Amino acid sequence: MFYEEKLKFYHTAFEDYLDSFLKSLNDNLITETIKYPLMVGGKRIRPILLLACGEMLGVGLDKTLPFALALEIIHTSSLVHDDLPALDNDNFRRGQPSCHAKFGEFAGILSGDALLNLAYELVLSKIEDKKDVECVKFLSQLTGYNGMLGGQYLDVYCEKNNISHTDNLKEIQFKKTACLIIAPSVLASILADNKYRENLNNFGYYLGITFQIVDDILDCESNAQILGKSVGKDRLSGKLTNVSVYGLEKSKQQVKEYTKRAIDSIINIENSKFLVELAKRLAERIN
Ligand code: GRG
Repeated sequence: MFYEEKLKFYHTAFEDYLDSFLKSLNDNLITETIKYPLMVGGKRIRPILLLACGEMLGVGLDKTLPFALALEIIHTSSLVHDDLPALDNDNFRRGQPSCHAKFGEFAGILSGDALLNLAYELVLSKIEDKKDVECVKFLSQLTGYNGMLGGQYLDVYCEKNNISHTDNLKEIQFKKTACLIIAPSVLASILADNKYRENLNNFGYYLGITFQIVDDILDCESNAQILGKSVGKDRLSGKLTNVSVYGLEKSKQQVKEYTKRAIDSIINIENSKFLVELAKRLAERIN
């Protein structure tokens, strides 16, 4: 019960904060296209990770919530762009029409841009000290050309050019997905004066790689109703994935291996029980 209660607490804290933030936005024509992809749901893994890592290190919600929301906004902007015809071309996301399917392609492009910008508007408006500045810098690095955006570029490049090299797979998993999962754990550490920074970096890294491997497995084994997004597209498009390189069985083995490494990175930290359980649940997730 301990785990469910905590999860609900973090989830509610995040949704309430998101709700009041969205209410504070000016009601321009574009605002609807910003609110829609944020409000249609999602698991909120990245913000929950940040709130939980923060609590473990003694950092309060007043400090972690703005960064947690910025992370979710950045993640959402990446999904909006990922669904565009030029990228993954998908009309279905989080169980609903994707942003461009609902509002048009021009809106998908501009909404994704506006969301990315909004994340930085939010955190820059909350700057109080040097740690906050370091957090913004770190966040922008993990999101940018050396991080998530660079990973997505490589991913699409490999797909379009039929490249299936294992080194590229590793780089894609790290940059495209793990960077935005390393972000919450390390941001919490920065806010706590770099406490356990290396442990938390490793935790985020292994959790992030696992997250992408599970994503690849679910694309083969799940269905659109449970997943809330299209399935089976990776194989059809000849995408470079963990499953295309290692197969399903080996991929499942790797999930166990990397989850253990993630857990080992934080197991000795006081009050890490929730995060250890979260890592186990993410390895077994069905959506
Ligand atoms: C505009 C910032 C910006 C980026 C554009 C398109 C792109 C660059 C990046 C996409 C990166 C991407 C789609 C990575 C996949 C990561 C992943 C496994 C996403 C699914 O995350 P979940 O399962 O989704 O947490 P929910 O819907 O639950 O939030």
